[in-house]
Amino acid sequence: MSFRVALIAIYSVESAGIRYLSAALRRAGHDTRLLFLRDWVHNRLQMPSDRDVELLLEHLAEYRPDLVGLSLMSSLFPMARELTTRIRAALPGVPVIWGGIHPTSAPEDCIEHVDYLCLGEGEQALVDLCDALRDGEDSTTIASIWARRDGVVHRNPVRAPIADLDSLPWPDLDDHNKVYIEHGRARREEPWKRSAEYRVYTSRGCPCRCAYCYVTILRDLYRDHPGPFYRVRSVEHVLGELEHVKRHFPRLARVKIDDDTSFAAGGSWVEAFVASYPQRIGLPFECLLIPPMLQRALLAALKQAGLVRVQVGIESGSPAETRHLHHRAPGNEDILAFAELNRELGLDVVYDVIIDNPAATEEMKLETARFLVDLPRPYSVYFYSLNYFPGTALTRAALAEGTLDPAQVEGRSTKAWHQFRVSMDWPRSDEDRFYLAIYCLASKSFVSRRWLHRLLDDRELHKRNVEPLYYLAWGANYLRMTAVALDYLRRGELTRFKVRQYGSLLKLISQ
Ligand code: B12
Ligand code: SF4
Repeated sequence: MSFRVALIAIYSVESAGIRYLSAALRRAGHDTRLLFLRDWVHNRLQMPSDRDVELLLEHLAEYRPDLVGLSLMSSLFPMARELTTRIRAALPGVPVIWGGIHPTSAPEDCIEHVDYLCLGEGEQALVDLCDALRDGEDSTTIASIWARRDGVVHRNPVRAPIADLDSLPWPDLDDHNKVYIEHGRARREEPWKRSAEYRVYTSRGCPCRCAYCYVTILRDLYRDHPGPFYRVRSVEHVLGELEHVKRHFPRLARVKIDDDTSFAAGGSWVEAFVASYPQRIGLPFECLLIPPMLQRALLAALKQAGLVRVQVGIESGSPAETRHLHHRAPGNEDILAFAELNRELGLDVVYDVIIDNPAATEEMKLETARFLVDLPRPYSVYFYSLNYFPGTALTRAALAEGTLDPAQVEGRSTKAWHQFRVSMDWPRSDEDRFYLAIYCLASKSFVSRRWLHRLLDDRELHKRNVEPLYYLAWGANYLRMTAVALDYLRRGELTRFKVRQYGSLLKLISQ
């Protein structure tokens, strides 16, 4: 009989991580069951209901796994601990492994709760662990796996990142081995296939080194391995996956290339992609780009192939803050040049901006405000709240300087549960609410720029009585969100998930 592995994702039906793992395990002859405990809708995460957890345990008991794996980000650490306690009680003797970005970033905090941890990419490591457990061999010496046995922790070195990404099977999207649990119901089906959008990853790693980002942790993790950190799949491998997805997702209308930095392979990769994508896939797609990549030839070719929307990381309009957060040169000039180019190309553009940086001075906030007010419209903004994730260069530096309390590091703190994408009801100082209001209004075409500059000139006055302006900005967000929802409806992409995401006005995410 084959070795049975249950893989659990909390608050995400996408979870490419466990889908890649499942595909690798199945190819190696193991059996998998993927359990999705609720979906991510918005910033208000809370422990799933007792009924949902009971359903998870019932399905686990019915499957009788030989190993249970859980994938987690830092914010889910408290939830993962509680679930693991309940899984252990329900399935005595069944080993539990955690993997994902939190165990990779804070392994010492995690290992006491589990039998095994996986650091970094998990495909081959998990296959090796399952082979060893199935064959009764030593499971404490596997590269990338930490093992806790009889009170001793075996901290094995990490293996090299996977050099040939084409060697990996596509993520597992089959129906027969999935369970989706939500609101007291468990469905035996692939939950993701009801989506109108599919996220695909054409690469792993990122060429940049932004200080606040998890990429700094992975670079550190793999520093002893000489191979490249940034790796790309072949165009053929990517398009093959998308053709497979098109066959399985009846409502598929859009592709999101969700690489940290899409198309960083440049040149011949992009040429091969744009030559085949329209015929073989032919769906509108979007991607994430960083300022140095906003070049005319690249964007024009991608637009020709179906690119409709780009998400661009500005993070801050202040060169000094950009250097602090990113450890890279500010990209304001590239952004402005891109905005001009975009007048011609007509792509939808959404800029990412990070707020709530405790090290930001008022001058930095003012620079960001003026930059956003002057940016050519139309554009949208996603606001993110700065969170200190464990192990990033920014977190390590702030801890070393003594400007950050260890209790504020995510995992111990759960701020990112509530405030990753920014919501307007999060408590902020009058000064921060004033600038957030200006940032929100800056992108709204019906708001006069001259008036916004005047508000900035008279900022001392408006900061003292910020409520009217703040509620105006909040109201403007409702209008924008309504327009976004109508747009989804018009394009036939307003799925049940999107309705829940946009329908919950109180949990509104500002744009
Ligand atoms: C897509 C995505 C989402 C999606 C899907 C989430 C998911 N579970 O996959 C959605 C929109 C739901 C989402 C939500 C959130 N996200 Co998000 N997300 C991403 C993103 C862009 C890609 C994730 C991905 O699929 N990568 C590709 C796969 C192949 O890699 P992987 O997941 O790391 O998996 C590999 C290994 O980690 C390992 N592994 C993973 N799980 C397991 C389990 C076991 C048992 C084993 C052995 C190995 C293993 O093996 C896998 C294959 O090699 C990442 C950034 C990134 N590029 O990773 C951010 C990222 C993971 N998200 C982040 C955050 C903060 C969030 C939110 C908290 C934000 C919020 N408040 O709304 C929520 C949390 C929701 C949740 N479920 O935890 C942060 C996490 C930082 C941290 N230290 O925790 C990241 C790193 C973004 C960033 N730059 O900071 N996210
Ligand atoms: S470009 Fe994005 S993914 Fe890459 S290091 Fe910077 S924040 Fe992280």
